[in-house]
Amino acid sequence: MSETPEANAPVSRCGFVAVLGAPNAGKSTLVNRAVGQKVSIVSPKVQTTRSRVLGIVTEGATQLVLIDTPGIFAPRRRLDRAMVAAAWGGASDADAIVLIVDAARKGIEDETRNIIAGLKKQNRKAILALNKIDIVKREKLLALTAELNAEGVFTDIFMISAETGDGVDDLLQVLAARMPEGPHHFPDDQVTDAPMRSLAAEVTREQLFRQLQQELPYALTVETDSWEEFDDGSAKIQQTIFVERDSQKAIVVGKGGSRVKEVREAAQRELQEMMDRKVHLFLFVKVRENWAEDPERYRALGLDWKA
Ligand SMILES: Nc1nc2c(ncn2[C@@H]2O[C@H](COP(=O)(O)OP(=O)(O)OP(=O)(O)O)[C@@H](O)[C@H]2O)c(=O)[nH]1
Ligand SMILES: [Mg+2]
Repeated sequence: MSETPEANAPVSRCGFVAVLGAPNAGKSTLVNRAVGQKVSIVSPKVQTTRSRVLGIVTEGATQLVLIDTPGIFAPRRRLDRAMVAAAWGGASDADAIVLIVDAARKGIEDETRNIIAGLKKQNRKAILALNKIDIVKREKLLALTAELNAEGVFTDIFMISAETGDGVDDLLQVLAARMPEGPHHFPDDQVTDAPMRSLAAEVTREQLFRQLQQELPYALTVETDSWEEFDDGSAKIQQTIFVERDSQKAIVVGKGGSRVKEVREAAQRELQEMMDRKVHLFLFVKVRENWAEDPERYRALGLDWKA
């Protein structure tokens, strides 16, 4: 039997992996960790991710396209419904599903139970990733593993810390081995499909999530209005923060403009680091009472208004 040279070359593989989980489980942290840079924003608040975000990881002949999704929860507002629809949409044609569970939480959350029920209904199997093991006791992990394993929907169980990276490589290796053979969907040096304009708006939204209290982050959205490139390599980026009411605008702007200044400075710093060049960021705050009902804003977010 003669072997052709091709038979020895590594097989090209590429596939989509949906990352599902309850709000705040650590989905975006995992996707960023896998990619090796920030493609999806992260905050200590629930419901940070609003639409599907791709994180592309190419290792040798294998390309993993990770789909970061909004956390799945019981939707009430139109925006919530669109977010949850985007999450399940991400799972429907994926080659593999990873369910992330925050092991640091007390017991198994209702949202996680809902996702498991959804997987059963669709007859799908998933890989379970118990996350945040850096802050959880071993006994608790074993109890959680036993309880979730009994559900019968998990092919594998990994214990990871998306934050420290512990266990993440093992998870990625198993995923890579299960991807279908085929050409890569994206150039090997690409890390996401989101245009820089929307990534830049997300960087500002992350700062607003981090710096504002309570419900306010859910009442706003950020859009990039213009992007100018200069000969010296710098960029001028103008963005609008839409809020629903004057009172919210007052809080976002802050005393004498202090809050928006801090948001601007932090976002600008991060953008400069991400793009490795000088950035001049300009932020405007506008009241648009019904932005969360406006189809135009949903298009900007990559969401389906009618979901
Ligand atoms: N200690 C610890 N914290 C983590 C870990 N992974 C994520 N976190 C934290 O958990 C919080 C939520 O992380 P995200 O990645 O935004 O969670 P998410 O699942 O994407 O949340 P949504 O987009 O809101 O659904 C952030 O404060 C993270 O820093 C981990 O492995 N260990
Ligand atoms: Mg997220």
